[in-house]
Amino acid sequence: MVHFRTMKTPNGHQHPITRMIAEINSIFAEIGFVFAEGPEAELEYYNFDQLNVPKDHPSRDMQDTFWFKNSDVEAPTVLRTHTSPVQARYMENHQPPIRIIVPGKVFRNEATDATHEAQFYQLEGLCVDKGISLGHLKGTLEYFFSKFFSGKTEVRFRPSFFPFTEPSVEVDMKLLEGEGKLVGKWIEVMGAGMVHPNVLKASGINPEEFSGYAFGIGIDRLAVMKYGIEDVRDLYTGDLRFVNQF
Ligand code: 2NL
Repeated sequence: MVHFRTMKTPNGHQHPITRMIAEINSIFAEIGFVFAEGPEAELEYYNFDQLNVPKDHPSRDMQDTFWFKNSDVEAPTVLRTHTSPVQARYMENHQPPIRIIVPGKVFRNEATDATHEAQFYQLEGLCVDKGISLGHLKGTLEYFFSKFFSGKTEVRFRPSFFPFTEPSVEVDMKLLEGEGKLVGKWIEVMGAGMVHPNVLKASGINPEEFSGYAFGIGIDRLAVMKYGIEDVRDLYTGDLRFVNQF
């Protein structure tokens, strides 16, 4: 006879994305960042207007953004396309010094393939204080990548454009030591920049007195880099044969 009460239930474990978010939070916590979160259904105002995204910007199109039916909501509302509205709300409610790390689910109305999902996880960081410069961003990212990939790293910036930052940069990273495919190669990892004065002003922070940097990275992208995952969609199917490898 089988003694059910003595049978062992297999232990569960955290999903790789959940684990990465916890790990990233604790790396940034060591240098004074706090965790923040906010709603996935977000007002157009916080998702776009307060972030200096022009009214006619293509990212506001139906093809790129999931909009709620106007008849169902009190004010124009979207599924957030980035986690930036969390930082926008945070700045409204806190004066500098601000150091926050904001992981969360974001949504894009687009076709899916091996490197794109309509729902994915993003992680943004924001630091606002007196005298903050791109140098602080570079040092912070070098520290973060070195911890996250367990080895010395180098970071370089290339010019880019985002409506919410000026100047804006693409960030490349090079892992200088260790083993694996990442070592010794420049890899494009994220977008970043200095918070646009219009964004500070719209959030109630005086751009004459304070400056800040912000960055945004796809968490799936980090998982692909760290674990060599080939199809990002595997992260979200819930297939235990995949998930149990982590
Ligand atoms: C990317 C680029 C970025 C930000 C996100 C940000 C947020 C506020 C103010 C200014 Cl409240 N900037 N976020 C800035 C630059 C780039 O993300 O490619 N993400 C995947």
